[in-house]
Amino acid sequence: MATHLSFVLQLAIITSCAAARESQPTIAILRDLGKAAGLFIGSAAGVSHFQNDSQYNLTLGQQFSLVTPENACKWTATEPSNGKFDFTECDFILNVAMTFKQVFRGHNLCWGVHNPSWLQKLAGNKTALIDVLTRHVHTVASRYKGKAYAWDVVNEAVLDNPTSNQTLKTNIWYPAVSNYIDLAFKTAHEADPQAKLFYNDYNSEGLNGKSNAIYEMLKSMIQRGIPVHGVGLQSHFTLGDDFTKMKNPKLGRPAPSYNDMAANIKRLADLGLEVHITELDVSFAGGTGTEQQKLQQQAEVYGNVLKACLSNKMCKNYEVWGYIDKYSWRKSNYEPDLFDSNYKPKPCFDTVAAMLQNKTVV
Ligand code: 9MR
Repeated sequence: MATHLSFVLQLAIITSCAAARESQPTIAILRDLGKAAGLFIGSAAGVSHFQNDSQYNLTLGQQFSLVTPENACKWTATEPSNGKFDFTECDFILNVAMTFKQVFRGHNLCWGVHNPSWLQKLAGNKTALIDVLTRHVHTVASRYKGKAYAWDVVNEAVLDNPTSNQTLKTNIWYPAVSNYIDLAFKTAHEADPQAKLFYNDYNSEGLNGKSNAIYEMLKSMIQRGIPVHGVGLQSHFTLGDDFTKMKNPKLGRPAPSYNDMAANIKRLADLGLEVHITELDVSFAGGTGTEQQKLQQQAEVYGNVLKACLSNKMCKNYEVWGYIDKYSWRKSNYEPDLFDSNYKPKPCFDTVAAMLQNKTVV
């Protein structure tokens, strides 16, 4: 498997380099514009797309300065059975990043869902859960020591509607291991002291009950000396303002206002935390009007998020969760990404490029 993947990658890169020589880019290069504005421009990347689509590789290398493995470093890929680690796919994305001189952003070390079945079977078994959590975080973070700029250490732990009695989601880790978040961060820091350690979540980009709870949780972690260095604002948005759609994450959530997002970024930055936009996409699901109007509304959301990130120098990464509609985790007919399914840059791409072009470092 490893040999196969490495061969496929080499082949794809050779093809890309040849293609790059033949076709001079006529579009803006976001990674260069981002660099001038003091910002990484990131994208999630999926291993399988490299195998059948050399254009995928070419555009990823050309446009982005940071890469996150969409699924390749999750527990399902790296520890598919108890104690048996497999880094084939995670290494593949690291190699992509190194080849294209991109920053590698690890995702993720601990999540309450989408875990392998052997792990789910340990639910409620406190001693076993502590053992496997510590071993997994230590083993994975150690393997990428010195190579990962950052890790999403804990993903999506906070309730969508936290109450004064309960902030954290009930999942395999909680409440069995009540301090699992602290434990994951401490273990990751011991394994890779240089990596910036992030808490990453959705529906917490603006000001609301969930983002308040996350703010308080991070503040408390910092006060207690837990090594947390950053916060990821996922930013899976949809057009429109129908909050009933919040029930279905595939549809995304309406974006917060620029003011709310900038204010949330500021309060997190004031805690000393680096802020990353980690998983931006803007679905057409809640949109109304013509295709042209939806493309325009979508561009405005992409622009507002970028403007909010540029408003604070602690916001250092503007990252999309996949860059091309046809490979989106959302339905591709929701057209959530920067490029259409034929690799044509969309109005949201042009807005991002233009805004970066007009920006100097904050
Ligand atoms: O895009 C990812 C999809 O391919 C996976 O099936 C899914 C489960 O592992 O995870 C998706 O990525 C999620 C990310 O890891 C965390 N935030 C929400 C993302 C979209 O669901």
